[in-house]
Amino acid sequence: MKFNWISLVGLLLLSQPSFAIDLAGGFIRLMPPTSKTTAGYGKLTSKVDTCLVSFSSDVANKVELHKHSEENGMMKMRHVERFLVTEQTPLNMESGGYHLMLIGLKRPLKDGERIVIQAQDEEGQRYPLTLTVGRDY
Ligand SMILES: [Cu+2]
Repeated sequence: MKFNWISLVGLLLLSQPSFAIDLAGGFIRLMPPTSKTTAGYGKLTSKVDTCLVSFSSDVANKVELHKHSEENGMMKMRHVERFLVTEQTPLNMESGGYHLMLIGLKRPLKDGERIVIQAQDEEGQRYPLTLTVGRDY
């Protein structure tokens, strides 16, 4: 079999994600195997202004950016439709604040497993984020 190495390299370069976005400490909370939802955390930074509008993963039916907030003394979660990540405003996802909600898990996640979540900006550019499943944040 003969490969066309030039076009193969070209294809690899084209499919390379932009490295403008970085997720540090990407973590998914390990839940009991019966649980159909869990949450992901980490600090997402970007060197260029990037407006994130959606998230997805092979392991869940839906992934949404949520924010915990206190309303009338009650903790509530709301779906954040878009988040503009800039050099000055990272997306800080931690317990009690922003988080990635994995809804409708297709299978139980394993301790130590690495999960890829695709973030997508408003121009359709996708950024793969790697998060590790674990017990504690
Ligand atoms: Cu949530």
